[in-house]
Amino acid sequence: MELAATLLIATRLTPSVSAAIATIVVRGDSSLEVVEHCFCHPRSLGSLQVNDVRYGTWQSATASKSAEQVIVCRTRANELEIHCHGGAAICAMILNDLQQSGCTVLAPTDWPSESLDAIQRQAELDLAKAPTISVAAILLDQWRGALSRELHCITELLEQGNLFQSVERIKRLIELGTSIGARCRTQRVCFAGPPNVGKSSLLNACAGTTCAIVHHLPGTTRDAVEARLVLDGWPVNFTDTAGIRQTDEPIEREGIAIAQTTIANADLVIFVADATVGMTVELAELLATRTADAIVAWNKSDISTNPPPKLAIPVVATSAIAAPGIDELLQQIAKQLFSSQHQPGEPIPFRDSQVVWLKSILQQLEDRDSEAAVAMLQRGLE
Ligand SMILES: Nc1nc2c(ncn2[C@@H]2O[C@H](COP(=O)(O)OP(=O)(O)OP(=O)(O)O)[C@@H](O)[C@H]2O)c(=O)[nH]1
Ligand SMILES: [Mg+2]
Repeated sequence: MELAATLLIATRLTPSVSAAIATIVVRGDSSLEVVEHCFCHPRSLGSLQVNDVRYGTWQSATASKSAEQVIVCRTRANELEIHCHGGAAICAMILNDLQQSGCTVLAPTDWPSESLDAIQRQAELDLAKAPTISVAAILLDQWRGALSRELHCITELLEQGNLFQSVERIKRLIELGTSIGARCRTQRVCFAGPPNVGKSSLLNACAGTTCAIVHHLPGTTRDAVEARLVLDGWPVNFTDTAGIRQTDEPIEREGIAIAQTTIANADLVIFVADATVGMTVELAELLATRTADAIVAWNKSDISTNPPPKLAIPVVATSAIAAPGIDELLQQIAKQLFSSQHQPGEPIPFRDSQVVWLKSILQQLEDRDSEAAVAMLQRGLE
């Protein structure tokens, strides 16, 4: 790439999380001289052959820290890798030393790679933080080029003037990104409803641990309390919210405002009803204003003979105290969030921003501007 040819550049190749080892890469005609500034070894780096490694110490020019043990590997004539301790402070020190010696330190996303395109680089970055195997499997397919190949195919179809097929394939990608790719970011499920119905108790029962305070007095929960779980192999964030009711109490009102924002941002809302009280006007109003997917948990069914109501959305009878219904509730959540299937190796947009980008390409095509759509696709694949 142009940048690589003209500049002296460095970046951290390994993800910026604490690890045993980190790898920093330095590329450019004067990479050896710049590294030599701080790398202490009896022999000059000029004598290091490509693919050979040298064990030495890093004597920082900028930090007062004592010498740090590092391994330097010559990966190309004009490129070195520095393998160092994976802690954030050591990496920051080495990158700072390199910067002081004239190196431009790039964000990993900006590192020019000859073999990976922009989509694959994004997959590589996300892969390092994948919370479950199922998420990693989707990202690995895209890192291997599934989505890039499909986008190249669509570009070719457009260049041949095949608008119909291109539009269909972009629509399919948007659908896959929304139904499957969205699982790569943690799904947000929240418990909502009037006070004292058992929202916090249900969060604790689902998480299998005490995350939220439970009390017989209504108005207990104020903050949004979170528990991170894995459901059917996918990461899910459960949030307990304050009970919604009319109140003049200022702190409770704050809690209710937080609850309303949490509900608005959720992928799935579990509206909790107290089975001993039955359907209330307040709960019916909440259900009527819902925007996301929803389930009703007919809670405290262990002490009620009221049968669950028949509603347009699924209703699950639960007891947070005696446990019946919790497994069924979790299964219903998984069914609603994760019912669509995909094939291994399928192209899947895995970031929300990619879906937004595909929607603007679709818009260009609907406006009959194929040239602009091709240009957008090409830029996105650089
Ligand atoms: N018998 C029975 N009691 C329950 C059940 N779920 C909750 N409770 C009781 O109901 C009371 C309120 O429970 P919470 O979980 O604090 O209710 P909440 O909806 O979070 O209440 P707020 O935070 O005030 O909105 C507590 O005394 C719980 O022990 C249940 O399934 N069965
Ligand atoms: Mg509560």
